[in-house]
Amino acid sequence: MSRRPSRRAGLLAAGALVIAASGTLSGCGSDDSSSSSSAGPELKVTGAYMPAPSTDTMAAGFFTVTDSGGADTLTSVTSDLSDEVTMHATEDGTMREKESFAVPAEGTLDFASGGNHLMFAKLTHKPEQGEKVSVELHFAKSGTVRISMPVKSATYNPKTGH
Ligand SMILES: [Cu+2]
Repeated sequence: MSRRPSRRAGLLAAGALVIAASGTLSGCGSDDSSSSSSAGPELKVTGAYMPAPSTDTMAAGFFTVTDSGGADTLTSVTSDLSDEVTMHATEDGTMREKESFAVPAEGTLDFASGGNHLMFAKLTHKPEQGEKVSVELHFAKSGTVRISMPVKSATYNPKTGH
């Protein structure tokens, strides 16, 4: 497996800022560590958080999927907090709902403020800072990855950690 120092350094930097909520999932056949294109995905979800919403109408969610194996696809997201969780991309300042997001082989899929984001509509309750929201990410190959998404302040910035 080739090493890419710059990406690795970036991940380490990002990892240092992750406060909580990491989910790990190995694809089937995880004993096979070959990195050929036929290898299954090996996903890790880090940096998940939800900025505390001001009402119970709508909330956003962010996280990073790191894949150290073959490609996968994020096909849907579910949560106890809402029956209507949708995935959005922001392109040229306009947000657009998307049916799925590609997880590149040995790459990352980022949901970050100002970019891709989850939207939770018609919340069962208004999540308060400090609470953790259970969220299930559904992948085409890896199946379901359940994460615990901490509710941060409304203005939380993962780069500064507060
Ligand atoms: Cu949106």
